[in-house]
Amino acid sequence: MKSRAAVAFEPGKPLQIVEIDVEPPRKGEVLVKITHTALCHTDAYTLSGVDPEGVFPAVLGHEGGGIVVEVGEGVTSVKPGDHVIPLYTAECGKCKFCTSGKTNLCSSVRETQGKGLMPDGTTRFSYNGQPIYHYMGTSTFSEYTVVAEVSLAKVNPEAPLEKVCLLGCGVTTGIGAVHNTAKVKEGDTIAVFGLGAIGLAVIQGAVQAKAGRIIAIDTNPNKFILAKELGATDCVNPKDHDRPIQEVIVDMTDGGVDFSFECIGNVDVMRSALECCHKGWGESVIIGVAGAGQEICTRPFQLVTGRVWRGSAFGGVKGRTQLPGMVEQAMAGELDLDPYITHTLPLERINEAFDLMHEGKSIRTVIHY
Ligand code: NAD
Ligand code: AHE
Ligand code: ZN
Repeated sequence: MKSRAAVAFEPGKPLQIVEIDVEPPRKGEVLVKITHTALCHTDAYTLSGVDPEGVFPAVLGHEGGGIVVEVGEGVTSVKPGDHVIPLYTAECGKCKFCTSGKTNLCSSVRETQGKGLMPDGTTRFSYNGQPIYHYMGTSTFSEYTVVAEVSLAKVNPEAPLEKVCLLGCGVTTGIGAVHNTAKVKEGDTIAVFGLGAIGLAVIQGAVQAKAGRIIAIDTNPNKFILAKELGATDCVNPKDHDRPIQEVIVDMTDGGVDFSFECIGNVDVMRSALECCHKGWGESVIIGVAGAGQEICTRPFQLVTGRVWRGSAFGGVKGRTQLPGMVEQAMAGELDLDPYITHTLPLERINEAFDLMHEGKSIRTVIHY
């Protein structure tokens, strides 16, 4: 079938809106009509060319929502008409990771997913007879996409897909990192570096956890307005200080924070985030994604003296098990998605959405088809 799609033909170049060919779903696969997708900074990261798994040409996009059109052989958990959120972190329920009870990092389709391919090692997308690669197992920048059954969370059909698509990545990641990775408790002091959707969702999660002080850090002061509305107690701009930001935060907090979250993808800030943690127990969670060749460093003494460095993917959330419940929370008004949606645009204007992100003007732009 034909599908309108925004294709990344080359790294560093704008996406091109073209009509691609989409093959029917094969065994264990599902054809989904994407109704809405947002952009996440990770899409921009891969488009920039620094993602070691970035393959081109590809259909990017991983924060979407849609409706099942057709299922392949053997698919039992969804049927045409079901409303779904594609998952870049699959959940097969059977692999070593899924059964460990220790992680959400399912291995069932991860290897082929990282090569831009479906689990059988082929692609369902083409343009003028040339293959187009998939992305993160989701490729939500195409009106019709094919994903593995294990990469779909079936959600309440009453849920507004133009909003709950945000649960496909950003909001779930930030909130999940607070509850599942850090396990923030009442009264804890936290620092959040980077106030995009991920950092703001960390603030929302910290409020849910009844954190005490929530220190929000960004070099763009325009981000402080929403951060405060969502519950930040202090806002700090590193540019207002002539000494390392970790020193500023340690002084503000009588020795450091209980938890910090890096939501930027900057390895220097990752160091600051670790070093602003309290001696003896402070934990820093890396959420931001840094490009090929980038490495983190600190003095080992920082760890010897009790600080902990950990990371979080999709907020530690098991998508098929837990995402439907988060959608219900959003529908019940317990999880407010509205503040994140600063812009909406049609697919044809998706490159403007990337510009808004790079200019620091948007939190999330929702694209409609
Ligand atoms: P975003 O671009 O919307 O937000 C980043 C924020 O960081 C901006 O407000 C920007 O002003 C701020 N910033 C930039 N440099 C800074 C600095 N030196 N000091 C302080 N603030 C600075 O991005 P986003 O969509 O919120 O994503 C944030 C990061 O999280 C990205 O690296 C993205 O790839 C990553 N991410 C990871 C996961 C995961 O599962 N681990 C999921 C989603 C996104
Ligand atoms: N291909 C990238 C992977 C970057 C990365 O860490 N991705 C996050 C999700 S970002 C969503 O916006 C993730 O889930 N990681 C775990 C995984 O299995 O990919 C690179 O840098 O290599
Ligand atoms: Zn994302």
